[in-house]
Amino acid sequence: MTLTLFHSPGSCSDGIAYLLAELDVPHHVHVVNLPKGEHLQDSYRAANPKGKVPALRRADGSILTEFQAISFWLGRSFPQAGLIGDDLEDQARILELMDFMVASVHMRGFTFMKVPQKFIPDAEAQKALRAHGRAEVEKGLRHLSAVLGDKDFLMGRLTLAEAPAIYLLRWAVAAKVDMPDNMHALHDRLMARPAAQIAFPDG
Ligand SMILES: N[C@@H](CCC(=O)N[C@@H](CS)C(=O)NCC(=O)O)C(=O)O
Repeated sequence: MTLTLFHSPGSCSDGIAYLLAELDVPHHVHVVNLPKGEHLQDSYRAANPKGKVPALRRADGSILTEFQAISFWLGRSFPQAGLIGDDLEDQARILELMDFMVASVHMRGFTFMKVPQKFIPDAEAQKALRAHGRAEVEKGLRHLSAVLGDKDFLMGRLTLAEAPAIYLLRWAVAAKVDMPDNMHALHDRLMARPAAQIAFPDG
């Protein structure tokens, strides 16, 4: 059995779709239509009771969830691409960056910006939550900008850290989030990679 990515294009599973392309790993894609609520249906929850994407079905049929865990497993399973490496300090720094991007910039920033109605029914409160989310995203991107500096990639070389970076930067550009020039440059550098063209054929 080959790998299957449970994926909703435009969501954070874009980062895993990009990573699989970067690693050049043969896999199937099972599209889960989030706007239509397919992630909440029994057929999907039988595979992933969390009802979220991304999820990865491995060769033994088991399902792995959570962005960082999937990325780590892929990076270690396909080491020839050198996206995680063997050095403990390096691995810890890569995980540190990934956790910041997923747990803080995505979950505490973009989530409030994109779906404030999930948290609060009042329209004025939603507006305030959306603004709070945008400010958190901008703060997070300023931190990542300082980490990036004048390097080409967050760790100096391409690593797993670019997997969450690419989906966050695509969201940031689409939402016209204010971000430093080096983050725009990272977005453009990643989007120019052949793997991005495979993962995002529509741009
Ligand atoms: N902690 C999870 C979060 C995944 C997540 O929130 N995915 C979103 C798409 S970007 C989702 O499936 N949302 C559907 C929902 O929450 O109902 C991870 O790191 O993979």
